[in-house]
Amino acid sequence: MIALSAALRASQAACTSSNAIFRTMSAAAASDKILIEVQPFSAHKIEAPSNKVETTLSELRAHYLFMYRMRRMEIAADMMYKAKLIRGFCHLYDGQEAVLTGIEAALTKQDSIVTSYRDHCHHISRGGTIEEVMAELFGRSTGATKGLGGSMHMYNRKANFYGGNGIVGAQIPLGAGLAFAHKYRKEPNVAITMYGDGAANQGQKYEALNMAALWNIPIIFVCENNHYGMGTAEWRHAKNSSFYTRGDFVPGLKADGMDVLAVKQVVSYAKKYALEHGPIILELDTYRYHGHSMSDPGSTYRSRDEINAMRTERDPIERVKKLLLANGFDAAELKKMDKEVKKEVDDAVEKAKAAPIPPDHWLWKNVYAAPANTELRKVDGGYNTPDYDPEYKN
Ligand SMILES: Cc1ncc(C[n+]2csc(CCOP(=O)(O)OP(=O)(O)O)c2C)c(N)n1
Ligand SMILES: [Mg+2]
Repeated sequence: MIALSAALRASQAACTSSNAIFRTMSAAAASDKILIEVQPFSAHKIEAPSNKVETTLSELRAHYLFMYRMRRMEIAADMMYKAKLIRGFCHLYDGQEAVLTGIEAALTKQDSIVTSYRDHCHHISRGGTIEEVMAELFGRSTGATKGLGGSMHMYNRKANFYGGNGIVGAQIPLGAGLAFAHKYRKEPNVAITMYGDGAANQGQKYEALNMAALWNIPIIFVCENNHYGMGTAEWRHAKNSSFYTRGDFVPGLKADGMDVLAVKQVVSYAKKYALEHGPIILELDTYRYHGHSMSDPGSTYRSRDEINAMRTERDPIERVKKLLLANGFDAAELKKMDKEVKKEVDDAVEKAKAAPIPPDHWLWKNVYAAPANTELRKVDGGYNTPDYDPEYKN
């Protein structure tokens, strides 16, 4: 049995007490203001935002619905993978739903977002469908990236979602570039680059951070601390695992990443800061329920007790469900929503399964950004000229 790390024990204790201090008015109408105290934020070189948060039943309902859609989609992906309908890399996001939901609630779709390989949910948070994600996982032509990218390479430029990156930390300098573009074009927007606790140790993060700080570019570095880099616990991979303090001169804030309201509050605050002053780091304390990827059972380097404790004490969806019910939301309506989500996911899986696989000649499309006078050698020794089709491009 592996003991809980000190950091995980601390976050569990803090969360248990924050559940106890929810302050709500009784039986709210959909738009009535509900006042919640979230777990206080930790701050590095910046004043922390207030931990008193206002919400409404209709907002909580939207958060619940979106998180539950993500959860069911990832559960379906798990089942389809085990049924061998999905092959190759596949990293699931269940457990971490409050992070993305809170981020999106604080942003507009004109703000840019870029993330790691754990990206299925970003496709739907940027307006894509569950069917497109499942089709991508099945390698079908109706998929998010036309069945050519797979699990790690969701991408939707029109929605300012820049992937889906398989190289650990690669999305961090890309995010800095996106933020630079916003500033250069004088847009009132930020870029968010999301990376794991493992990626937080990468050299390229510090280069991007340095340039971002020198040029005051509007970027929010979001470290999703799920406490493990593959099978390596944070206390083994990071000398300083207070990731929000690791920008040195760049300010940082830490929030409970299992609480969608805390995430929304800290990201709203960070967006304002980034637009006025430049980069800021957010560490969002979260947990992944599945193993690192489908090839990792997830229980050799952490105990079942630890996973169960996270699920029972900190689950982000259960937290919002409790808040909804405590404020008079109709339990029957909640059940109906759950049923509709399950049906949406089941239908998406069936439609995605029935979609065609991409034709072979797509392999040669859009290898380069513009028509190139070049040939690509095929595995059988012949050559093929790549063809560029702007309509076909995502
Ligand atoms: C440059 C590079 N090194 C190693 C890997 C293999 N690898 C994939 S994910 C990962 C761990 C990353 O952990 P973390 O940043 O905490 O993200 P999480 O998977 O927990 O979301 C490693 C080492 C890789 N893909 N790229
Ligand atoms: Mg991690």
